[in-house]
Amino acid sequence: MGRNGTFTPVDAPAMVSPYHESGNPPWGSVFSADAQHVWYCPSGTCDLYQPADERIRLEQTFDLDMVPSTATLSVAADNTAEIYLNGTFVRTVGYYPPIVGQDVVPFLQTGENTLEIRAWNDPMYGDTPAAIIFEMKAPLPPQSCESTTIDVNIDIKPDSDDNSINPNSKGVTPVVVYSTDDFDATTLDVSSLAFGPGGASAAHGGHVDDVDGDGLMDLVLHFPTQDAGFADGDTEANLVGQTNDGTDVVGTDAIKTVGGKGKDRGRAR
Ligand SMILES: [Ca+2]
Ligand SMILES: [Ca+2]
Ligand SMILES: [Ca+2]
Repeated sequence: MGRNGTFTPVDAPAMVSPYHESGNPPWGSVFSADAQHVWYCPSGTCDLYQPADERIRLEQTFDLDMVPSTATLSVAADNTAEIYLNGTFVRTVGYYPPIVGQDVVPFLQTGENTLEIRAWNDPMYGDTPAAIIFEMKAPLPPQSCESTTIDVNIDIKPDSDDNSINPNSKGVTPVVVYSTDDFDATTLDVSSLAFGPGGASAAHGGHVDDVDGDGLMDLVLHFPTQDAGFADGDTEANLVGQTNDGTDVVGTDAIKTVGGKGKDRGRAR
């Protein structure tokens, strides 16, 4: 068939169903049961048999919020067709064999997309059955019910800028969790909090104070330094845990280890 032939534009092609080519593989095994056969039918009703050498152009638009990670197109044509997506030629298809699961991700775009099929009824045997059947499949976007983790703003040793920590100290390390317009630090479940690679638990239930003076109450915690499990040379520390309603939180601040003893230097981490 000719890409240069004259095609009839069609806004709303009529259905030709039921019609299933029984070749190998049979169309009925390739497409979903509700996929319809279509052809250009200006009268609104279609006979399966169409004029020899008829050329038609079918067009369908659809919107995408995002380009899916996978998208496949299956098409069969009696007798042949050329497939275009957004003006780009994808491939040619005949009724035997159909295109099955053609990857069309590279042809898709965010916003409006246009699928165009230029089909041709082979005149070799006169007026013969003519139909297109096509089906595009893409996964639904991820559901938003997946749990999210809130990044919280923490300050290890609020009185110190370099946050120097002696991993072997028998004391406690203070950590402030700041409240923001979007996050209330006083909603944290203190018992869930774990500080440092050793996952130290808070030494007490924490207390509430507006440490940075922004009018929002912050949470002040103290963690037994040895339990935090720092090694010489560690440069940052995490605080992880949950809010009272079970939302995961994580906060990170820089640290600088000091006063390391020889026996700990260079140990595998
Ligand atoms: Ca035909
Ligand atoms: Ca600090
Ligand atoms: Ca504050």
